[in-house]
Amino acid sequence: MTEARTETRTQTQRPPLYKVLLLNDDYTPMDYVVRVLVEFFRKSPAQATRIMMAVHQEGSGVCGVYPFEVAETKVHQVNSDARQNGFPLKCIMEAE
Ligand code: TYC
Repeated sequence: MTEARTETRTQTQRPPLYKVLLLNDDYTPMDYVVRVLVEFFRKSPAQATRIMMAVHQEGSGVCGVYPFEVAETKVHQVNSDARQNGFPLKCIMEAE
C-alpha cells in the first residue's frame, strides 16, 4: 500500500510578475506618451510626466508591474494605439 503524505508549505504562492516598459524614440510626441501613461496605466498627469521624461532621458522606463496576462494586454493596447496614431512608440514586457 502506498502511504499518503501531506506536505505543508509555509510560503503563499504568488503569480510571477512582469514589468511593462516604454522605450524612447525620436518621433513620438511627449504629450502623446503622457496621455498613454494616464489612459492605459492610470497614472496621474504629474506621475505620467515624470515617467515620460525618465524614458526620454534614459532610454526606457517602467510603467507598471502586472501578472502575465494583464501585462500582455497593456503592451498590445499601447502598441496598437500608437500605430493607429502613426507613432513608432514601443511598449514591451519583461519578467521581474
Ligand atoms: N523622445 C521623444 C521626443 O523627444 C519623447 C518620447 C518619450 C518618446 C518617451 C517615446 O517612450 C517615449 N519627442
